[in-house]
Amino acid sequence: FLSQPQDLGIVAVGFSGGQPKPGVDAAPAALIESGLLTQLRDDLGYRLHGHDAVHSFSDVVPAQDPPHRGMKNPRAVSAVTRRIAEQVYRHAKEGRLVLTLGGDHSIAIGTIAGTAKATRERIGRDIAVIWVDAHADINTPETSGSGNVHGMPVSFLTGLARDDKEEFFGWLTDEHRVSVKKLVYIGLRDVDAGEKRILRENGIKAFSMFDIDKHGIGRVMEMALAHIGNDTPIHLSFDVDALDPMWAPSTGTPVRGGLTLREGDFICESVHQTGSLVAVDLVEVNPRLAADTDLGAHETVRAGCSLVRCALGESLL
Ligand code: B3U
Ligand code: MN
Ligand code: MN
Repeated sequence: FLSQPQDLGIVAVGFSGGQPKPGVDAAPAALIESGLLTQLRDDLGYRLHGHDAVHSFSDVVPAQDPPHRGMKNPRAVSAVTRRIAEQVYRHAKEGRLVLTLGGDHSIAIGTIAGTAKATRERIGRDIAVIWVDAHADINTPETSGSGNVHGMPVSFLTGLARDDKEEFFGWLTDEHRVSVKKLVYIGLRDVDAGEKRILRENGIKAFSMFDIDKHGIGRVMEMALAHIGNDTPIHLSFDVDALDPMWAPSTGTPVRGGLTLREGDFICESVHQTGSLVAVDLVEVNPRLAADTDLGAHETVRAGCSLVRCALGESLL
């Protein structure tokens, strides 16, 4: 689907407003400092675009941002994700593969909106989304117990949550949205009761850790890709907390019983192998957390780099 498969648009976003813990904003710099972009250029042969800046979009973050429908920092998250959508859109419209380094998972409102719109305009196709995460991130403002928008991106992207006002994600239109039928989850193990109901009522395809233990990751990827259908453009949104805390301790909400790094890499390799990948997000790396174990942050950053390289074809022979 890419007109220039060797061209890679980079969107590095140091944004943490979708959740309460500072530090996720430092992830893009940590990933880049550890050599990720150099590896993508020199070892994997990508031509990079937009890699010279880490965006904070602080110019669109308001000083006062009281809750709306229970959402915390709603204006900031809405405005920042809108800017991210524009950037991702511009890369994707050129036919570039787009890599976004977050940031918390609220940024996926922008990345997926941008990919969905550009892919429709460029090749007239709807994208599918593979959401790899311990969490479903499909709360509506009303079902959310925390008010953290990083637990809501999928509900806004599928239209299950909507708001009329532009400053509260009202800028999202049908061209930005994805169908619940084209969404697949992998790695779930911490899903709120309200979210389980949403998944059930909408018939959303989800492979939990139980399914991975039962079938093995190889079979789960076959089933996930079969659900999406051959030859469908894929946006991979990878939350590092899908990995077990053994591999990725430096993240805001670690949950035991997760993927091994090898299983995470395998997911990324399998998606790469389809040849249908149009965008990748890596989110929720927080170098400030578990940093006391000292190996902690380093280990998580390394795991994140490995996932990205696998998604971009490192292990292809
Ligand atoms: N489902 C909970 C917790 C959560 C979601 N995403 C993360 N944590 N990382 C919520 O806040 O919506
Ligand atoms: Mn997430
Ligand atoms: Mn998560």
